[in-house]
Amino acid sequence: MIIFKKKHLFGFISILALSFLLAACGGGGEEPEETEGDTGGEGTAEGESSIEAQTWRFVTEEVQGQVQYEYAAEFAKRMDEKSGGKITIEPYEYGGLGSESDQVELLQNGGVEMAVMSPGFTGNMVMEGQIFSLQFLFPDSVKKTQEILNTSEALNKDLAAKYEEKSIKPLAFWTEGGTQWTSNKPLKTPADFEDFLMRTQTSPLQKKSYEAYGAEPTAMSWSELYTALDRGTVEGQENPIFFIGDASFNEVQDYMTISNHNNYVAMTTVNNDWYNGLSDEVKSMIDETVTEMQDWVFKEQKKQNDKYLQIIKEDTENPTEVIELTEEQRQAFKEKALPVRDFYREEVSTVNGEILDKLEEEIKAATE
Ligand code: 6CS
Repeated sequence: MIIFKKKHLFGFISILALSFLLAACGGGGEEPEETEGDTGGEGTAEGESSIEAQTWRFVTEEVQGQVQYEYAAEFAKRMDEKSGGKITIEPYEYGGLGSESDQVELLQNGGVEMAVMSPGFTGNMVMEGQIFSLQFLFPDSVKKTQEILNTSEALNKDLAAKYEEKSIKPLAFWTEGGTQWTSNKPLKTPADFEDFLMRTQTSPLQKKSYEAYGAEPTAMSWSELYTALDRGTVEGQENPIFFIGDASFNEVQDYMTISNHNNYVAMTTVNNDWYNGLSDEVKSMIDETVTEMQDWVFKEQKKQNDKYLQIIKEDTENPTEVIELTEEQRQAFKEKALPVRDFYREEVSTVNGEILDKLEEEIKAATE
C-alpha cells in the first residue's frame, strides 16, 4: 500500500493497472516485448536515420520535483531532441507503478524499459550491490564521490555484470548527495543509537550497519515513512537533505544530524535484453545522453540539497535542530562501521569481496 504525506498523495495508476502490467509481461526472466519500430537500419539510404516512432517507460522512485524524477524528465527531453521526436520517453513518478520492489520486477520483466533504481532495494537479489550500504566508504566530498562513480571499473564493469545476471543493466551510477540522519532525539555518538528504532531500505547490509551502532532497524518503503515517523513506529531515518525536506520528514522529526556517513547512490538502469536488441544508432544516443546527464544530475542534486538545507533551517513552524558532527565525532562512527566491511566480504559477497577490494583501491587512488 502506498501512503504518502498528504502533499505527495497524487493520482497514481491503480494497483489493478500494476497487476495488469506485471501479468502482461509474464514472470521474471521472460523476453521483453519487442520495442516497436527499432529495426536497425535496413532499407534506408546511407546517413538517413532508421529510427521509427516508439515510446519507452522510465520509472523512478521519486516524485515530480525530486532529483530522480527530474532526471528522467530531462533524459526524455534530450532523447526527444536527438531522435527528432521519434523516441518518446514517459517518466513515471513513484507511486504510479507500485513499490520500489515492484518497479525492479517491472524492469526485469520488460514491463518498463528504463528505471532509476536505488541499490538499497535490490540487496536481497544482487548481494554485491549492498556495497553502497557501507558507511564511510566513499570520500567526504560529494564531487569526488561522483568522479569515482563515473570512472570506477569495480562498479561500472564488475558490479554491473552482477546486475546483468538479473536482467538489469546499470548504465550509470550517480549520487543524490550525502546522507544525513533525522531523529526524535539528538544523534551525536554511536551510543545515541542504542535501541534506536531506525528505518532502512530492504538491504540486509543497511540493517547490519545500524546494528553495528546498537540500533534496531526496520525496513520499509519511503511511502510509509512519514506516518511511521509521526507515530513513532520508527524514530529516525537517513536520506539526502533535499529528500528529507521535500518529503517533509523534518515536520515529524526534531533533529537533523549532518553526518555525511554515506552518499545516496542511484543507478540509471535498462532492461538488459531490450537494450541489447536496440540498433547501434539508438544505443549510442542513449549512451551519449547517460554521459551528459552525469554532470546535469550532479548540479541538480547540489542545487536541491542546498535549497532544502536553507528551507529546513528557516522553517520556524516545524523547527529542526541541525547538528553538525565534528571530525572526531564522525571518527567514532567510522570505527564502528569499519568491521561491517569484513561482514560484507565474508557473509554477503559472492566473490570474496573482490569488488570491494577493487573499489577501495580506486577510492584510495582518487583521494591520494
Ligand atoms: O529513502 C528512500 O527510500 C528514498 N530516498 C531517496 C533519496 N530516493 C528514493 C528512495 O526510495
